[in-house]
Amino acid sequence: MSSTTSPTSRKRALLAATTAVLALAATASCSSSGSPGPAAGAGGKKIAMITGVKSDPFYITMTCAAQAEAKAKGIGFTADGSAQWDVSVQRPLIDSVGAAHPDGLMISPVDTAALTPSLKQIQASGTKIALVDTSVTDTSVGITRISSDNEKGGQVAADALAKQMGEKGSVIVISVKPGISTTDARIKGFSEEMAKYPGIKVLPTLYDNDLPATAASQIQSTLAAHPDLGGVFAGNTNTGQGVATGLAQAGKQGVVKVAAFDAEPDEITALKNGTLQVLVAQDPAAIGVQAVDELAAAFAGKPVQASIGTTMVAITKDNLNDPQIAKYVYKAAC
Ligand code: T6T
Repeated sequence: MSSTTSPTSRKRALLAATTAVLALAATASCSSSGSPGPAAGAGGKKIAMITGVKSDPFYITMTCAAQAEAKAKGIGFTADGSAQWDVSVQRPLIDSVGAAHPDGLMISPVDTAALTPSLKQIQASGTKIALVDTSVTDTSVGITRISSDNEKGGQVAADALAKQMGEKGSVIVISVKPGISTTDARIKGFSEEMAKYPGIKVLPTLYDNDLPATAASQIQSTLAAHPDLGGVFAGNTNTGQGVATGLAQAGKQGVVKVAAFDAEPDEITALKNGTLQVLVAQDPAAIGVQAVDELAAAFAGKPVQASIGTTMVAITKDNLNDPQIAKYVYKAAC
């Protein structure tokens, strides 16, 4: 990691207070002051952003907030994203952005290793990289890494789901694909926490390549093979959507309990109609804003926080209308 940590004086804790369900406090996060107005040293600077999947409300919410923060600081901003979660789709985007030599690049790499050579080349040419949401194994890439505490989020999903299931029955994890830093951490946290419930049997994890239709058919074939299926952990938005569809098609909504990561509009609808029971919502807007703030600090030669954790909340039907919770619902457009 090519940066120094910032002095504690710049620490700013972002903690979301929730009522009925756990607030997953961030590790103390800090950033340069988010004060509006052209940031010193930022004049004429440009930031490019590449998200994991352009149409994903998680990344749309992040992009909207980053765009607004960049504008407030007088920094040029462009954003793009992959059409789907695939290295071969994201790599050309990285290479074309790299050729433009932006001052800063905010990126959610879709793999922990495959894109590292391209990112190191861009970094070596002088572009400062902020890893947002996902990251890469090579710690020399990026001046800052900003994401939720995904392992903690998986643990909270496990405890919430076990409670919903009466601590008995079979549970399955469905996620995107192996090799994604965030969803891998969620599965790790979930599996380790679920091991504390001897009455619950964890079935082998399935991967849907971020395709809701795949998740829907996977949940139906799992129900056929395991009639005692009592719970599902869905690792992200598209998986949560697909699991909800599959359970509805099987007439099992509300019977099989579901904890899903994220809080995009379709997941909120499924929460309201009782198909999903718990959503572990992240704060993609805070990730986007703090990435811009750290890049602006770097442009100005100020210290940069190497690692920033942002908050998450667990949303249920009972607390969804709490204003402190509702603000975590993702946007489908700015
Ligand atoms: O869950 C988020 C993100 O944190 C993850 O890295 C990939 O999937 C999402 O974008 C939701 O689809």
